[in-house]
Amino acid sequence: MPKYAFFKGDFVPIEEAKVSIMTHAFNYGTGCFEGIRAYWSEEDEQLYLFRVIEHYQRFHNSCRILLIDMPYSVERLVEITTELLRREGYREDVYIRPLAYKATEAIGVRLHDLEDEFALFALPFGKYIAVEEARACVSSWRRIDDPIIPARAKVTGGYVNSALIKTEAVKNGFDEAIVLNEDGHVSEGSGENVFIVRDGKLITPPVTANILEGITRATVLQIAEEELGIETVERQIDRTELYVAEEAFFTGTAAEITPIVEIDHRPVGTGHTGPITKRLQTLYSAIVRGKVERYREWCTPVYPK
Ligand code: PY5
Repeated sequence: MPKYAFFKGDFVPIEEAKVSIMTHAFNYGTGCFEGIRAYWSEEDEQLYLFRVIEHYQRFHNSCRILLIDMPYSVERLVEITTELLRREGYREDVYIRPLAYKATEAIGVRLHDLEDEFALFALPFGKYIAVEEARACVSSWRRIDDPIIPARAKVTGGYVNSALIKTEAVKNGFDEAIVLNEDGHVSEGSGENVFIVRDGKLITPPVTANILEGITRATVLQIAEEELGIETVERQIDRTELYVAEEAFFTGTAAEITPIVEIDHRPVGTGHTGPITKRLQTLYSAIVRGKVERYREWCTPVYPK
């Protein structure tokens, strides 16, 4: 359990960071959030926030879409996060959860004329998808569409869609699901973006496919080209391309890079983690712990040196 939270403008004991059952966001899902990781480097005796600027920029975008007035700049949010982690004194991998939400205690579905609040907590965190190699299904649910609940904004209420997708998959014996858009094309996982490899090229759905514009996705697209010299393509993916792909994997802050070795009971490629996936995993885990000089600016140190 964390010891502290940032709540109503201050650092408070976690037990004091409580909301009322009348809170607007609790009733209607009118909030947005982020998921950020910080990685402990034993070698450097340092905790590194990974791409925290990009996470808080996306947080600002989510707030803009939801008409949430965010009083803190990206720089100030990074400071608050760093301060919280220092107070906790974490010397292990952690997961950071900022929330911005409609805090008014009143009845009435809307976004306007409501008070906004910001809250933050962080806790030790290991793997999100418990297995090394995931078995996935294609969900019977469809992905929320931009004019319904924008997936681009990380809206708390939108995660009911993710929860339906994830629970159906797990109850049917899979580790995770890939969800399709209304038009039948691939969107993403319940809490991850999805990639396939075909003819040695890395393919992922475009930002207009009702995906969250993933920071891990952007990272993988960049490092695949720059470090591994692999061609990357953002385009629509058909369901059956999943069945004939050479490799497939999920990306996400929580999921990191998780190989998908089976989709709808069909082995992906050889049925084991593919070579491109493996190389990306190795590179990614070095980058997030500040071990690759070229990408060092993605890693923000928490403790003073
Ligand atoms: N798609 C969805 C629906 C997501 O929720 C996430 C992140 C991603 C893609 C990947 O985005 P990024 O690479 O920027 O993390 N999901 C959160 C996470 O922390 C919450 C998962 C429960 O990974």
